[in-house]
Amino acid sequence: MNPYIEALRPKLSKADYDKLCAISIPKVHEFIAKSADLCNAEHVFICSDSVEDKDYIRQQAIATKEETPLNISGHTIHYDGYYDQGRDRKATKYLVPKRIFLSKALNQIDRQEGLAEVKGVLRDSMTGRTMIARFLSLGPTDSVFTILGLQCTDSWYVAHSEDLLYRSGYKIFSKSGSDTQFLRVLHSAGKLTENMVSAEHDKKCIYIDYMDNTIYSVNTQYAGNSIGFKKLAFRLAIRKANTEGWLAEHMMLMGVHGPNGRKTYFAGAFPSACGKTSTAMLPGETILGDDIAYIREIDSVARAVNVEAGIFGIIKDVNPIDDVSIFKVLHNTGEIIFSNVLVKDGKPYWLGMGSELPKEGINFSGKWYEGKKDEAGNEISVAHKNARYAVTLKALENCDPELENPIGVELKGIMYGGRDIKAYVPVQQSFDWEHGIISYGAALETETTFATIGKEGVPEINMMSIQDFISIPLGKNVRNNLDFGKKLQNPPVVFGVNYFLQDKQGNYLNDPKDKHVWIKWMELRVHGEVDAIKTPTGYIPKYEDLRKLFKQLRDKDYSKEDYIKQFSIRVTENMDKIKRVRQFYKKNVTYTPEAVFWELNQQYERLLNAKEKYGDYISPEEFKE
Ligand code: SPV
Ligand code: MN
Repeated sequence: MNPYIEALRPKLSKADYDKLCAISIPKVHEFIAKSADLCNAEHVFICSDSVEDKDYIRQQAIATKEETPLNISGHTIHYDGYYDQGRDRKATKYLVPKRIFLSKALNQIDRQEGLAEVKGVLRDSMTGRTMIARFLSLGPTDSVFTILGLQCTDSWYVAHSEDLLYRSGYKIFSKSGSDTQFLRVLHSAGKLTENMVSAEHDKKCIYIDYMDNTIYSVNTQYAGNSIGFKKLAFRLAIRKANTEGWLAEHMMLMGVHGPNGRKTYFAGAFPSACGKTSTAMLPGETILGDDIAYIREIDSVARAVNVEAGIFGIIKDVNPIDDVSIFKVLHNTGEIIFSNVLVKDGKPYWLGMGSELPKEGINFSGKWYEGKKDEAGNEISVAHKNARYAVTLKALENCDPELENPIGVELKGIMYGGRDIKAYVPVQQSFDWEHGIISYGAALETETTFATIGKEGVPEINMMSIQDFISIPLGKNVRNNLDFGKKLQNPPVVFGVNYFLQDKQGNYLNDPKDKHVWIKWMELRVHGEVDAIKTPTGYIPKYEDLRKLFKQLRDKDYSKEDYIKQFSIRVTENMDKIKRVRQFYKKNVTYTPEAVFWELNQQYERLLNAKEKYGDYISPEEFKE
């Protein structure tokens, strides 16, 4: 007799009991039983991924009012609490054993103290509620990339979202051996208000116990904090990848379509709300993923998969002109969960949707009317900037056909981009893997955005756009990236992109749509079909090539003047950037590979030499020889 299943028995229906017994991994039984006991769940629902079980989850999300149906069939709206509108850095902490120190850049708490605290908050949090157990597969199923996950949650919205965003895993769990490894997440929305949002945001805890591959999340509903397989299990995966010598990255994946039907796969790392999803969705290209990728060396080639199977995308400035394909999806019938937009008469409204917005309705603050203020006297916007939609990737007509390929796709290019208003040119190619990983990846600078709770526009270094998610000394993560390239016969070409460069007056120098030109240029560079100009920070495009691409793609006459403004090397800004990055690594990072300082110093020297020769603001023409 299995004591954990027996302990659970009073909380299980006969069908759920049978579903649980079909899994022969004792750690699964133990985790579910201990979670149900700690949280005092009244019932436990085991989701077997059958059509009936998935329907039941959908229905319950509506019956409990965590979601409300909208006019279009399959569409629902979910709200998160007013103070729960993004990933919460302050409340997210690594549980670290005594005498271990991760990094000054990371939030950590003593493991024993943290466990006691979070378990205290979780105790009895599901009284009178059902706990749902969901089994998922991160990455395609039955593949070398697959990582299994189990989430227990009392939120039907969370369980429903997981259906749209991840691959089902019950079948794999039920045929796996007793010692199968998997990641665990325990989430409770905690006390709910009458609007069905977490009430006690001041008692929010999101704790990562990497010693036990377990995440605890409580008093939050925002998907980035509650859906364990978004950024929470990602943290555990990064740790695993670092131990095993592969890469878990905050990267989109896309197929870029070149001349003569050629398709070339690129990955792109961008911090949240810096253009990652919109790049992956460019019209005419195919989207394989928009948020998290695993990359492995297979036969000396870098191959990548999308960890997820859906999109949890920002719904701001999504309009029928710039975002044709997703705008269409958002208006078609089919399953979509909108969150934190305004709803009026069953129709969702968001910021920048290209039409007039109502003056009243229901939004993330409850009943809303124009001019409504919050407790602090701040005016509440009609929809939240970080409002989102969740949809399966397969709903997009340009979903890449390789999504389920168990060995992934061959990566030919990797790009790193942040919100850098001052220094980096819009696109450049690194001299080699090491230069790219360090100068564009490890040195990635950006500004905070609305995707995390807190002040926007604060400049920071966000290593490879995964700094928040690393639970090992940061220097070791750079080392793992550098070593990964050495295993590859032809490492992917590394590019740096910057969609946010501004002139001195604070005007953006590019239209958001220009990114398509940069992408096509990178594709041509990967195949050696266009030349480039060597500058101190990397290879940049030649004017003639961009002019052609602007004409072809955007029917735009790209002027030399614009080119010079965008691609001039700003020496002082670049040198200042290097100083900040060096300082950051010296102050906050341990185990930094020597190569980091070497590459940064080399770049500094190149800039200094160029400054002596050409001055502070160097037109690309000067480097053209
Ligand atoms: C991001 O903020 O990077 C996201 C959304 O992809 S989430 O991590 O789920 O908050
Ligand atoms: Mn993300």
